[in-house]
Amino acid sequence: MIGKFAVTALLSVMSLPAMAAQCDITIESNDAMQFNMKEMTVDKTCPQFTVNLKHVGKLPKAAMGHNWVLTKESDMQGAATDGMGAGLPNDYVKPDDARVIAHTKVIGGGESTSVTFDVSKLAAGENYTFFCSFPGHSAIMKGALKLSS
Ligand SMILES: [Cu+2]
Repeated sequence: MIGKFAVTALLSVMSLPAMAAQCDITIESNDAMQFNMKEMTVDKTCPQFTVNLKHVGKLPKAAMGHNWVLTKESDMQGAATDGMGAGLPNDYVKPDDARVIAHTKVIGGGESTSVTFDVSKLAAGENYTFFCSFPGHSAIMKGALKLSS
């Protein structure tokens, strides 16, 4: 974990153009209603970006389910509210919600899932928010996502 972080930090400092960009990230969620990171950066040279979501807890998804939803920061509240109404069968995301750029399904303890989206959907300078849309979770389970400049 520390080793991987150190290498990532080193690479971003060195900014070697010949190095392939990291086009995926793994984020963990737990039974304490937390993600293990508050921000992530998507490398603009990636054609696509994959988010791997792990639930390292033990609780079932009906009680402590988590997903990973990406919207513009300004769209987050509306998408979260509508997602709540959509319910678990819809993974707490309103079907065809145009504000939702990408989202995973809801998973429970011990499960993992992933979502891949086109980086062309992100604009430089825009503020994006990733969050869990399980009812009541987005107040704590959220973070900032940016496109690298
Ligand atoms: Cu959650």
